[in-house]
Amino acid sequence: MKYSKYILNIRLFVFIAFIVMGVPVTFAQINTQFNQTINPGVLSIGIVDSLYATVASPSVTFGAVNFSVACQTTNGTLGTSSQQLYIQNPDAADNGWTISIAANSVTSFWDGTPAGYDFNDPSGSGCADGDDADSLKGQMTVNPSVGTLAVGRCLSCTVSNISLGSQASFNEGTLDSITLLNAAAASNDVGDWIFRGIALSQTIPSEQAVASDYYIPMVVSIVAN
Ligand SMILES: [Ca+2]
Ligand SMILES: [Ca+2]
Ligand SMILES: [Ca+2]
Ligand SMILES: [Ca+2]
Repeated sequence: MKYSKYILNIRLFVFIAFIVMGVPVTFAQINTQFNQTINPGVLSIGIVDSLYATVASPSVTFGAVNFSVACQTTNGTLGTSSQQLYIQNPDAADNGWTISIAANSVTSFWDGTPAGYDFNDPSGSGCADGDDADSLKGQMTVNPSVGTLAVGRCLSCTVSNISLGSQASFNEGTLDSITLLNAAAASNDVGDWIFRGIALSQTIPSEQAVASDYYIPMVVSIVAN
């Protein structure tokens, strides 16, 4: 009898333990999902320093020359270590892109005191005035083919399928924009690049007045192909 009571107590203990352990414990809960979209960025061209910081007022200074009774040439460089052309294609132009340079206007000229000179007149090899509306002499030549194209900060992009433009001279109404780079469709959809060393030259007409303030505003632009 004592033994049976002992067994009964064990069964009672197990039963109570089962009830206690078997009671479902309910937590309040809600399921959620985090989502993220990464949109393509904007195709862009800029001028940055060696640390990729935007240069506030980029400029090119052509070599100074002495006054001359003869027509002469001065040279400059677009894209230097401190003012690099910086191209970014953040999946914005899968079919490639084109970078070109032009003056603000086809009627622009090297303005200065007391008189300016032309940038897009091929007459007399850039030393005479032709039939354009102005009466100024002078012509600018751009040679991107001698430039250096390199990968920027991207880890996997290459310079493959990006072509350097050919040497060309501005000719008012005929060649108002000169191609610097052309990226074919096979170029990387995602990448950034640095372009330096574009050779510039400008004829300066004979007897062009002594002055230190000659300037011409230029525009470098990029468009998706
Ligand atoms: Ca592409
Ligand atoms: Ca002109
Ligand atoms: Ca003219
Ligand atoms: Ca002219």
